[in-house]
Amino acid sequence: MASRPSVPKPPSPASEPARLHDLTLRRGSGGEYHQIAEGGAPTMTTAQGAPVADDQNTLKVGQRGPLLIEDFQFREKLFHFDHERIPERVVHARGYGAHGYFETYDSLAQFTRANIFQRAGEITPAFVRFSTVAGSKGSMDLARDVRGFAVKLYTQEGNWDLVGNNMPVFFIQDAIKFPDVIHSVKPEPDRAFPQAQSAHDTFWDFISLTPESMHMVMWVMSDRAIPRSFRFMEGFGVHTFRLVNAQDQSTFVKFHWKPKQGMQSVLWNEAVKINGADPDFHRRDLWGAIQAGDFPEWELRLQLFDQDFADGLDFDVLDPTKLVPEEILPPVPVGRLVLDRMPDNFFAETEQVAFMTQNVPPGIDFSDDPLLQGRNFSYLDTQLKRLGSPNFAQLPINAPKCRFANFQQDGHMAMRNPTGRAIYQPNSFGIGPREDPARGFRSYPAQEVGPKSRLRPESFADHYSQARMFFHSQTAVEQRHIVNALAFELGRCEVPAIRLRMLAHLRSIDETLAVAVGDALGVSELPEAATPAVPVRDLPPSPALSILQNSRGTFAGRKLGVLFANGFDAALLAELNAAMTAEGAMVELIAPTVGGALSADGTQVAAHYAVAAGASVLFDAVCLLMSRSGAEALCREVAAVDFVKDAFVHCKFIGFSEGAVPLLSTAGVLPDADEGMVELASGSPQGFVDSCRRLRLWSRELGSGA
Ligand code: HDD
Repeated sequence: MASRPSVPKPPSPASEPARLHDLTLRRGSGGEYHQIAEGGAPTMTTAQGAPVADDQNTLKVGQRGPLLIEDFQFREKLFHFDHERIPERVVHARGYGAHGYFETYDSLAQFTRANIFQRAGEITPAFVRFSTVAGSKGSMDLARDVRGFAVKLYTQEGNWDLVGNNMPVFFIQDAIKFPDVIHSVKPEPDRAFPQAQSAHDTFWDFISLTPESMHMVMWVMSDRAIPRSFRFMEGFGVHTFRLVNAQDQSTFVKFHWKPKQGMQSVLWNEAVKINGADPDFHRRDLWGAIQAGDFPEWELRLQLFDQDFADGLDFDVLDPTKLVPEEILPPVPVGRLVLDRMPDNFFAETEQVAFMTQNVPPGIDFSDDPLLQGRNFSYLDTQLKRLGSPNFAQLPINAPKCRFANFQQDGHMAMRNPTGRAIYQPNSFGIGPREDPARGFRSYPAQEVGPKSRLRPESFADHYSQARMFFHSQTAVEQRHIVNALAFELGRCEVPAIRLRMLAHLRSIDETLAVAVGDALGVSELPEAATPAVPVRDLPPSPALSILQNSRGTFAGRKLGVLFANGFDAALLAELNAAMTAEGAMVELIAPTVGGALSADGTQVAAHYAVAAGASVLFDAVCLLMSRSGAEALCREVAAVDFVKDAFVHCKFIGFSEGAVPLLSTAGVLPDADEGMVELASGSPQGFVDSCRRLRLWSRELGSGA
């Protein structure tokens, strides 16, 4: 009898690569096997594993066709391509994520039995996705918008998603209004524009008819809505949540993320230009910082309070349009979040990550905030639509990193089904996981009574006092930015009645604000102030709400742009570079061409950008290093003149060598205009670095009226 041909055995994961014809199987980083051609590169295969000989030409009759339907290789490739897109998120479509970890400072066992907070030094893996709300996936980063700040913590007792924003309050008090506020801000349905903008009639129509949104609108019109970087923004859980300890005692909690790098925003005029110069500005910034090993970090701080404290406040802690001022209840630091790794693949991780407010581990629980309760329905629902299968939790980015077991089975793309005969409980086969009343999630047994009703609580009625408090907590510079933003946005509304309705609300927030916006809109007579449901109170300002009053006085994590041209001082450039590196800042070089320029001592230095691609809006401060003749050549380049003009108008610190004066003059900037203009010579850069720590010279803006 003829012996059966021997079948090559698949290698065990630990074994040496096995020979298979002229291909070799090697184990990939994810445990998968790649066929390795003799040359070393993996052999291309179909999705079924068949090696591909020709990926350049379809299978045809003769040389000129027609194509053959038996070309499974072509059909598989096109089939997969045709189905590459999944629905983008209905909100927060544009986002960018990174991996990292959370480190617990001390045990919080007194307040919560959440496993993540039991031990000092505990490290919990984390994934964070930052986003804008209104724009589509391909929209620009510097839209005026709320930023999402969604954190997934893979704790040892299940995933905890803290799905927050960079603002501590929200537009609406009840989740049933969410589709309305989003429909109003998204492109208008008949004309399909504007993209990623709130500056249009439908948004302001809705807002002006929704007084509860006034506090949030003040935040969105402030510089918080145009952050310089994801790394320089705060994050907030927004709602009041509960911590629950082992004795089932509850403490209310509000979550705050404080950036170690400090807060920073850009000017509106800058944001508009950044969107043109680099629509991926925020993405590139996070990518660049993490790749450079400058890992962004936030401290988690908690505002902890009990029912008595809540009862003593003049607003309801269940109302998501209100915040608890930090001056009344200082947040306590409990840990830090560090982002130190970019995803290997954007789609697999950032796009497929599914955040859900209802993902809470034992020890963390919900309050009755009606917005939070509504969110707890919406997030699960949306994942099914977006990711297409109830098995989305099995995707590696969504799967818990702790042991998990249940009887859920089948469905599209099931990769992890329960094993054994009985997949139900109770069963008498002794198969499968069982409940654990001691360890398992127990809802806090809050007493709930009352008739069913569709009512807004009276305790939610004050819509203006905290909006007023927010405005009064800002510096004069920040207040002017709010006025400018409101004037810009309302100025883009075509329906005058909408502008007037908003001005009526602004009068109820602050009369000087309403007058300033009215003037900027050219409104000769302000409308009657809106009538508040309850009297507006004059609350003490909360300095914690201002970006500028909380500066960390550092240039670390920021970027200096050096525009250099022929005849520059190479020693000075090296000194600047060293001083900035010591500060923890980055330096990027801009020259007439990417080829760079020739220094006075004859060294050719290459640039990162040609001047047309390296606008000064991409940098936090700038330097101009060149000889007079180098400067005179640049005076003929619009981009070089704009570089200087913009840096000046945007209140940036400008260091310059004496030779750059002709370029300054062409840009209309006096070398001794103010203290933000720093003449540099070899041996002096530290003084310039010290100035840059102020980030912007705001007095210049006051002077120019920009
Ligand atoms: Fe939401 C996404 C934050 C109210 C319904 N939301 C989403 C994301 C963030 C927030 C950061 C993006 C998550 C990611 O990166 O994948 N949302 C908030 C905050 C809110 C809020 C801080 C108020 C305090 N959201 C809110 C309400 C509803 C939703 C009231 C519905 C009732 N949100 C959604 C959603 C999204 C979402 C439709 C779209 C994509 C997703 O969930 O995964 O379900």
